[in-house]
Amino acid sequence: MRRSSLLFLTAAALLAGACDAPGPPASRTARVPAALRREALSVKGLPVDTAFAREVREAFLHAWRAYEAHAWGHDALRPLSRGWRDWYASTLLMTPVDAYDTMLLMGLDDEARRAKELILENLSFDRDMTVQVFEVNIRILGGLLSAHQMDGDGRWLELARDLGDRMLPTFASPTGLPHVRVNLATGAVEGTENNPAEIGTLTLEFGLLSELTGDPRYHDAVKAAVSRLHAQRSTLGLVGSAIDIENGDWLNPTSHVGGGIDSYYEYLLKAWLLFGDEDFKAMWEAGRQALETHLAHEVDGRLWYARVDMLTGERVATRFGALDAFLPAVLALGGDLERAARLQESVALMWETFGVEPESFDYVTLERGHPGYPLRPEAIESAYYLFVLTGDERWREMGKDLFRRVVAATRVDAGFAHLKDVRTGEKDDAMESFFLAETLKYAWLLAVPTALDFDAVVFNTEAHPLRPVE
Ligand code: DMJ
Repeated sequence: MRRSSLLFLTAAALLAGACDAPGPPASRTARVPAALRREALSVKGLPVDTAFAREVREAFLHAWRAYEAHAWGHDALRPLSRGWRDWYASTLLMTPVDAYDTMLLMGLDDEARRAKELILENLSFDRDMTVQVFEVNIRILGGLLSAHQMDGDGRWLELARDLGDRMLPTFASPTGLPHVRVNLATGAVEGTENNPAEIGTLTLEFGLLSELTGDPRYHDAVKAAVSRLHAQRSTLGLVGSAIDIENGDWLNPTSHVGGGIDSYYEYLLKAWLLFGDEDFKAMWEAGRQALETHLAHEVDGRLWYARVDMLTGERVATRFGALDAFLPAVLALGGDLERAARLQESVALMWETFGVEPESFDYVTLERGHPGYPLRPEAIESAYYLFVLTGDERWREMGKDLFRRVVAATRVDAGFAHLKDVRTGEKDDAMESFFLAETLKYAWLLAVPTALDFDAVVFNTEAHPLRPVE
């Protein structure tokens, strides 16, 4: 373990190291220095769990070697047919870009070097293809920015800037709210029905791109979009599930914290922490308050978050699921450890009830909704946040239990496979890149909390650690 420990320290040192970026863009509003906007909240000196680290590293290598053997150069592995899948006409190298910083944190230098060569030699955005802005932003742009901040290589930033330029046309709408899809070659946009998550989850990546390049256009576009979305909230302070970007009218008034809205809230808080922009702090506070007032739902002493009508607050569903499980992490990061812990206990109940969490279920009747499990990270991510913020081993034990359930249910000869149904264990021929970017990274950080300084970074929603630029 000694060589690995040295590499963790190297990676952590790189992450916390000097930054060669120019100053903040001129368009920046009141800004609080990084050192002041965030107390050092994490518990220092948490012990490494060497045996668990070995398990997680072995799982990562099993997944990565299957990708190398069967899907090299493509977006994702098909673990059952031992093949590959590209999302679009040309590969975006989704899995290696997403997995690169996990490799650095794990000290897998040879694997990281091979992945980096593959990406820098082959990744090009000069492609006539229409991509989903949200996914390409969180996985590719986020991965490139994190890679740049971790290993200091300017070529990552060149790629990031090129991608940012090609995605900027997405904001060309009468409201400034982004379209769902953009063509990387022509800038043609598509998709005028969008949702808060896909609108609000560009802020960290575009904002940081502005700070690292000195070009304010990326930051200005996302800040205008998020401010406009916030202005469209109901009198209860809630946002709905779908909005028309042409005029700002809500197309679906259901408010919740699951997929389609989830990371909108996450990025309000994290944009404040990364950029020190008080406007994001105010939007986060308003959103958090509205969630606690209208969505928080106590059932038999347990805390859940319901689905409600954004206009009336009327409860329309008691559905919760794998994606909602991001919320304990965000509540904890926002300082509400008590609610975070209570909600994480509810998340654990979801896993215990079904063995592995389903995509959704009804927390009153305990009936499952969508039965799949596509290797999602959120529950382990929340266990990690609670562990580093409290130092309580109970959360690490919970995270280990979740990780072992995932491995037992999804491991196949060539990687790990999605579950079609958590009750039958039937598998699907897919291994999402976020399994390497997020699920295994958060498991690793639970095992080796010293791998990075939690207080020095903000994780994007794909678990790419981003560092404030002073
Ligand atoms: C990831 O792409 C991100 O975490 C996103 O915020 C939600 N969906 C997946 C993981 O479940």
